[in-house]
Order: sequence, then C-alpha cells, then structure tokens
Amino acid sequence: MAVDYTTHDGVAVITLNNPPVNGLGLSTRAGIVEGIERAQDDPAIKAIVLTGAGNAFSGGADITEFNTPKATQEPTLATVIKTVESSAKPVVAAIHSVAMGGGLELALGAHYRIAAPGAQIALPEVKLGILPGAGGTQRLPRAIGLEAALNMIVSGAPVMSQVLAHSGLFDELEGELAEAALAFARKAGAKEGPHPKVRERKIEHPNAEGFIQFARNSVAVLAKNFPAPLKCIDAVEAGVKIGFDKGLAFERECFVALVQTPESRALRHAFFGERAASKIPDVPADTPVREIRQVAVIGAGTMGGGIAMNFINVGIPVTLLETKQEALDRGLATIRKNYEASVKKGKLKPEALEERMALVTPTLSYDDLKNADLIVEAVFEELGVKEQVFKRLDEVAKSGAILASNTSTLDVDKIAAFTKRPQDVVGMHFFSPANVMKLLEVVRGKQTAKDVLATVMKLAKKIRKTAVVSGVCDGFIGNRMIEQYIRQALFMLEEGALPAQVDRAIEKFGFAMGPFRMSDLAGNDIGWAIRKRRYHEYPEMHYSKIADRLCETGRFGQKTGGGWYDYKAGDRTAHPSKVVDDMIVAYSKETNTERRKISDEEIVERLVFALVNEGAKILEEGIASKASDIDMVYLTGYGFPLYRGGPMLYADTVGLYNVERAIRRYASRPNGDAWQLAPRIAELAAQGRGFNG
Ligand code: T1G
Repeated sequence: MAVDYTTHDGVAVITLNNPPVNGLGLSTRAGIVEGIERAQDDPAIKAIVLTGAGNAFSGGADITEFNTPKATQEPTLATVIKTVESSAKPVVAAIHSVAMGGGLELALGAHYRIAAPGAQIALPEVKLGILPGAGGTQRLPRAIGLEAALNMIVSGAPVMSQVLAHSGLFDELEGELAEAALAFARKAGAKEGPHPKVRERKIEHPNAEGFIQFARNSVAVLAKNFPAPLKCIDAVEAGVKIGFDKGLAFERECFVALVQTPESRALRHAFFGERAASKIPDVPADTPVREIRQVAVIGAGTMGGGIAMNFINVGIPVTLLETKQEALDRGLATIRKNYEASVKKGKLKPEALEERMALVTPTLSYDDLKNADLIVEAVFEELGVKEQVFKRLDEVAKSGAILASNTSTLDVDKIAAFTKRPQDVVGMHFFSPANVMKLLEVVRGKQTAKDVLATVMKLAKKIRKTAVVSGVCDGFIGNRMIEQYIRQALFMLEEGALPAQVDRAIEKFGFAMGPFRMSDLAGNDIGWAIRKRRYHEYPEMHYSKIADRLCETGRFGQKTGGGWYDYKAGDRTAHPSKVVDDMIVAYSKETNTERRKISDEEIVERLVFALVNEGAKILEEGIASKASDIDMVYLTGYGFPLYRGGPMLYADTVGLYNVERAIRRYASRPNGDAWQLAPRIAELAAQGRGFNG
C-alpha cells in the first residue's frame, strides 16, 4: 500500500509513500481512506496527521492514470477528501516541499494545515488543460479569498508557502514540521468537535461578480486556443453564485469535459514528453556523469555569444575564444547588451550583470582552453573549418574534456574522426537565439560515450534547456523535417499558392510563423546555401527552384529590405510583394505548371504531414528514439502549436489512417515524387494505432 500508518501517543500519522511525488494513484487513495477509518475505530487515537514521505506532500493526482479506469475507480479523490473532511477526529495536513493539484485539494479537505517554509503550493491543473477536479475551485477561494484563489487557479503558478503564511490557508508555518504537526494535532484532539471545515467558510468579496467578469475578459485573450482557463473561472464563479455543493458538481462536469479535450491530451503529452526526453533507452539513469566546472566556447558570434550566456547564467565560468580581437570585443559587447536589455526589462538585477560578465574570460589563445571540462565550438558551418578546430582541440583539451560541436547539419561522426578521442565528441545543436530558445539537440555520434551523453543531458537541465537526443543524419531531427515542410511550401507556390496565403493558413493552424515570414526573418540566403549543398549531394531530389529565383535577385528577407515580402525601413511588418507574386506566376508558366486554387486545408495537410512523414522515417531509422522526442523538438524549437501537442501527436489525433490516405493522394499528384510514404505510418495505420501508443 502506498501509504504508511503509525501512531504516536494518541496521534495517528498517515504518510503518503508513493515515489517520486506521492501521486494520488488508486492505491494511495485507498490507503488514505483505510488510514482515516482505522483511526476512527481506535479509541486511543484522538487526532490524525496526514503527510508525505520523500520530496513531496503530494504532486497531485497521478496523471498517468488519466483516461484509464483507475482514474474514476473508487475511492476517487473526491471520496478521499470527503472522508478526511467528515472525520470526527481532527485531521492536520503537514505540508512540505510540494502540495500541488490534488495534493493541495487533499490538504484543503483537512481541518487544519501546517506548512514548512519553502513548500511549492499550486493548483497547476490548468497547465495540463484541465481544472482542479477535487474541490479546488470551491475550497481555495474559501481558504484564501476569491482574488488570490482565482490567480492561482487560472495561472497554475506555484506560490511558496511562506508567501501564503497569512492567507488563511495555513494554521501554522513551522520549520520543524513533524513535531509541530504532532503538537498541533494533540491540542486539536483535546478540543471538542466539530472541527473547522474549509467548505463552511464564506467567500468574502465586495464585488465578486465584477471581479470575475474582469478576470474573464482578461483571460479570454490569452486563452485563445485553450478552453481550460475560462472553465476555471466558470467553476469558481459557480461556487460564488450557487453555493458549495452545486459548485462542486459543476466543477466535476467541467473537469470531465476538459480531460477529454485534444488540448488537454496535448498538454499532458508535452508534460511527460519533456521528462521522457531526458531518458536515453540504452544509457542507464545512474550512469556516472563528468563534473562540468569550466566551459569554453569557440566563436564569439551570435551563436557563440548566446551559448556562452547559457552557462554564465547559471554561474559556470566560460572562456570565450575568437581568432581576432575585434570579433572577441564585438562578442563581449553583444553579451553585455543582451544583459543590459534584461536589466532594463527588470528581468535581471544590475549587480547580477557585472557578476555574469565577470564569469567570461575572453582569449585569442587555444592554450587557455586546457582546463575546460566542456568545449563547445560555434564556428563557421563548414567541415574544413571544423576540422581545423577539432584537430587543435585534440592537442590542447585536457583528457576527459567533452568536445561539443554546435553544428546544425554537418556529420558529427566526421567531426569526431578529426580527433583521437571520438568518444568525447558530441553535437550540442543550440537554436538561435541560443540564450533564449529552449531546444537543444544533443547529437550522438557512433562513438559518443554514454557518460558524455548522460553529462550533457544533466547539464542541459541545469541550463534550462529541453534536450533531445538525435542520431547523426543530415539535419538531425528538426532541420531534416523542416526541409520537407519547406519543400512542400515551395511546390505549392509553383502550383498556385502565394506566400501570404501559405503563411496565413499555417499560422491559423497555430504555428507561430509561416515558412515565408520565417525565411525572411532568418535570411533567405541561409536556405539558399543549404539547398545548393543538397542539390550537389542529392542530385536525384526534386526541388522547386523558385526560392533560388528569389535569392538570385538579392531578396534575402528583412535584412535586405525585401524577401518573399516587402518591408519598410525599421519595420518588420511583412507586406505582400507584387514583384514577388508576379515572379511566382511567371515561374509557374516557365515550368508549364497550370496554377490552380489551393485550399488552406491542403496547405496545412501538406506542410504538417510532410513533417509527420519525415518524422516517421526518423523513428524507423532510430535517429529519434521516441515520437514524443520529435514532438518536443517541434514544440520547443519550431513554433509548433502547444495545444496540438507536436506533429506526431497531431497525426495521432487526426488518425494515421487519414494521414496515410492524404499522403497517398498527394503522391499521385504533380510533384508527388516528394511523397515517399514512410512504412511506419502504413504499419501503424493497419494496426489501428498511433505513434504514441
Ligand atoms: N502524476 C504522475 N507523475 C508525476 C506527477 C503526477 N502528478 N508529477 C510528477 N510526476 C513524475 C514525473 O513525470 C517524473 O517522472 C517524476 O514524477 C519527477 O517529476 C484532481 C486531476 C511535482 C513540481 O500538475 O509539477 O491533481 O520522469 O521531474 O522537478 O485536481 O513534477 O521521474 O519517471 O517534474 O522535482 C496536478 C505536476 C495533477 C504537478 C516535481 N499536479 N508535477 O518537480 O520532478 S492533476 C501537477 C510537477 C490533478 C486534481 C487534478 C513536478 C513537481 P520520471 P519532475 P521535479
């Protein structure tokens, strides 16, 4: 049973013991009910303490049980809380570390609550696309007031227990929690019942209706694609308007409706996907890691500077190497400017700026890298340049140093072969801007040692990156897939669409930015260089040359005042360009392509299914070990809409049977040679399965 029961001079202590976070799974719920009933029947017991073992009071309902029979099997959490609340003997919740979601709702069912300082208190359900489903929307407003409760429920953000010390939530805030809880329980046990119930408190507010309406208006804009935040407000409002019991029933209805939504499935998928990404199937969780005390970054350009910032942000000193002083000075100035911008926005204390700048040691000499535990190169994306750098590193880096390349497309095995220590070489592909984007592709070479991988994955967590392991292939996971996405976008221009329509359609689907606005921002010349390399390396691959036509006119995007769109000086607004649209129409004529009306639905299908199809091949080849890794790459690195959960989960939502039919349809049309259906899709579709089970 995931619950321990002990007695201490007339006090029964019920301890949740379901690592890692005392999730309120079925066995835990049953254990609590049994403990409460056992205490009722024991005349020697005068009071009860409810607490959690390990690192949490409770992290809430066991999310892994959602949409399974266990989730609604009695005793449900509502039953557990009702049992606690109706106990004749006083129940004291002793809260430490984490009381979240159902964990906080359980504590709210107790008669008294004692918390240790530093505990994270939250109702984060909204971040999973649901709402507190065990009375949180009814009890929290009664415990801490309407406004504070609504803020916590709609944001889902944790509040430290000491901040809530005088909120009405806790009866005591005590460092020595166990002792304090026992002492408090003894005192409570000596008192005549009935003991206080949160549900009997009143929700006091001078203008509850007005405040709730204000909250609804301000949330509506932010919650555009997520139904949960507004439902949170509806449930709290119900408790104010129609009383506790009816409010509880309404909350339940809202919960049941939300837990079935695709948005909630997507958010739960992302929650577990983020955690699953750090697990590498053949690298044991207890693989010893190397100590990373000092980092060196080679190249102080946009990428190198941003990469360096990740480490100094968490207090790891960085030696920054450049070949020329002016490049080094420019790099340092950019880092300082970035921090100054953060100070101006109030995101960084002024004194922290100098502390961080003091952690950067600029140098022009490779010899200064000899003590680094990790060296990340971010030099020009050309194999010859990488060769020079890694041969030099092989000479100066200390034994056991990890040598990482920030390459975005080159072969990490070839780079490793430039050294006598290929086992220490790994790819760390940061996404620009490197100090902002969460995604980090960790590229595993054939000889990359397991402890190197384990070290980099742990370090990634420390620098707050979502790290996803990729095997070696052209473009790894993200860029290899985006290649097919762009290919379809270009074909569709040739076949009848225009840039603004393609961007509008995919942005309506939820992408942060369509392919053409994105390309104008990144620089069309970057894609041009990659295409030229690919034309050379894959002469059999059929591409539309329309983007080359654009680049030949020097229209590289925002940086040249015009690309797929026109731009006014100093303004990033993309204006459809008649010149470009005419060029596209002319190009269709040149290639004898009869232009036709392309629907937004076809645009979305061809762009997204191009990602899905390539993602399926990446899974087949073992480049990515799980579909959720691919989804994490797209959610954190490519602006894929979170409420759709990533390309692979979206494909599951559509149904692989339908994805397969669409791909076969496009394969039979002009430019259909680009659609080589991934066998994995057909296999899973035939079995009625999805990528995510
Ligand atoms: N259910 C199942 N597993 C959970 C879990 C949960 N609620 N919370 C964490 N885990 C797993 C997680 O997957 C990971 O597993 C391990 O625990 C450590 O997590 C009725 C219905 C609690 C602050 O949303 O915010 O209650 O990878 O790496 O950094 O209204 O976990 O080790 O196999 O995050 O120390 C509401 C979600 C549920 C809290 C700890 N509760 N969890 O952070 O560890 S819905 C939440 C967190 C609900 C009720 C509703 C964090 C944490 P593995 P971790 P951490």
